[in-house]
Amino acid sequence: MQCGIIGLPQAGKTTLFRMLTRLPARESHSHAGAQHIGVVHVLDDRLDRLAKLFTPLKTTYATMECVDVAAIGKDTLKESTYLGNLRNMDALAHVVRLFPDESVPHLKGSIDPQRDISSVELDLILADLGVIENRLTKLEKERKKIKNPEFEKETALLERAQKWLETEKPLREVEWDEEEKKRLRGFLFLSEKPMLLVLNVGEEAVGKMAEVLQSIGLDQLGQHPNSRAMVVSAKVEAELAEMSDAEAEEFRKSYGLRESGLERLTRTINELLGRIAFFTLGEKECRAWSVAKNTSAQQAAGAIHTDMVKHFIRAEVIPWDTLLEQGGFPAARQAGLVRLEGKGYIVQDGEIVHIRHSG
Ligand SMILES: Nc1nc2c(ncn2[C@@H]2O[C@H](COP(=O)(O)OP(=O)(O)O)[C@@H](O)[C@H]2O)c(=O)[nH]1
Ligand SMILES: [Mg+2]
Repeated sequence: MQCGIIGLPQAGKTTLFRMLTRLPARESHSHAGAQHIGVVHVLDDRLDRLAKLFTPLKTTYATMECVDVAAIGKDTLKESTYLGNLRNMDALAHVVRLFPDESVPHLKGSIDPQRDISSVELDLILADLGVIENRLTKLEKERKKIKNPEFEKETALLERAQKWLETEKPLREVEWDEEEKKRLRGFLFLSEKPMLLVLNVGEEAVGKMAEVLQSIGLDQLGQHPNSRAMVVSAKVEAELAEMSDAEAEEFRKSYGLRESGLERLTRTINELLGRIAFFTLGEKECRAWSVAKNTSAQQAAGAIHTDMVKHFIRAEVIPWDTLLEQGGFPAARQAGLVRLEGKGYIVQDGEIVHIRHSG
C-alpha cells in the first residue's frame, strides 16, 4: 500500500511526512522526479492491548508506505517520472495549508484552502483529460482500421469520463460498475484515486475538526465517495513525535485529541482503501496484518506466508475484544469462544486468526 503526499509548495508535506515516518529532516527536493519513500507503522491500540496479555518479544504493526513527492504544479505535472510516481499510488493525501505564518510565504500570496484544493484537483483532472485525449485519438485510428466491439465500449466509457472531467469534477466521484472499473484500472487515473484532505491548521485550531471543516465549506465532504478530510497541525505533531509517550499523551489531552495524527491518518487511509486488520498472537511476536475487506481465511494465510495457502487446514478465530475479556486463549477455549473456520471464511476487522496448517 502506498500513499502519495501531494500539495502546493510550503503546505507542510515534508513536515507531515517526517512526522509519519519519524525520519529526521533531510534536504529538500532537487528536481520534480525526486521523492522520499518512508515506511509508516499503522499504530493500533487493539494490538497494544493484546500484547499486554502475551508480553511477546516483539510487537509488529502493519505498515504502509508514504511517499513525499515534489510539490504539484504546472511544471511537475509535465514530467513523466513525476506523473508515473503519482499514478502508482493507491491513495493520495493532499496537504492543504491553513496555518497562518508570516515567516512562511504562500505561493499564491494568501491562505485560501478552497482555492488550493480546487487548484490541485484541477491539476489532477487536467492530467487525466490529457491521458483520455491521447487514448481517444489512438482508438479513433484503430476503429477506422478494424471493427472491434471492445474499441466501441472503451470509446464510450472514455467519452463519459471525459464529459465528467470537463465539469471539473474528479473521477473518484463517479459510480462505475465492475466492468467499467476494470477497464479504467489500467489508465491509473489520478483523480480516481481515493483522496484524503489533510488540513494543516495552526496551533489554535487543533482539535476543532468540525469548526474548521465548516469554515471552509467542507462539512459535507463525508458524503462524497472516496474522499475524507482530517484536521491536523503538522507542527504540533512534529513536536509530539519528539516527546516521550507519557508526555505526548498529556500534551494531546490538553488539545482534546484522543489519537495521534499518525493514528488518525493511517486509520482513515485504511478506511478509504477498504483495508482491515487481523492479528496473530504469540510469545515471540504479536502482529497486525493488513488485508483487503472480504479476504478469505485462506488468502489471509497467504499474507502471513505463501506456503500456508497450500497447506491451509483450518483457522482458529476470535474477535480481539472477546479474547481480552476472557483474559487469554485457555479461558476463551473453555468458554467455547474460539471458532474453527474453513478456508472460505471471510476474515473480519479486529479478529485474531491462527492458521492451522500441515507441512
Ligand atoms: N507555523 C507552522 N508552520 C508549519 C506547519 N507545517 C509546516 N510549517 C512550516 O512551513 C514550511 C514548509 O513546510 P514543508 O513541510 O517543508 O512544506 P512542503 O513544501 O509542503 O514540503 C517549513 O518552514 C515548516 O516548518 C504548521 O503546521 N505550522
Ligand atoms: Mg517538501
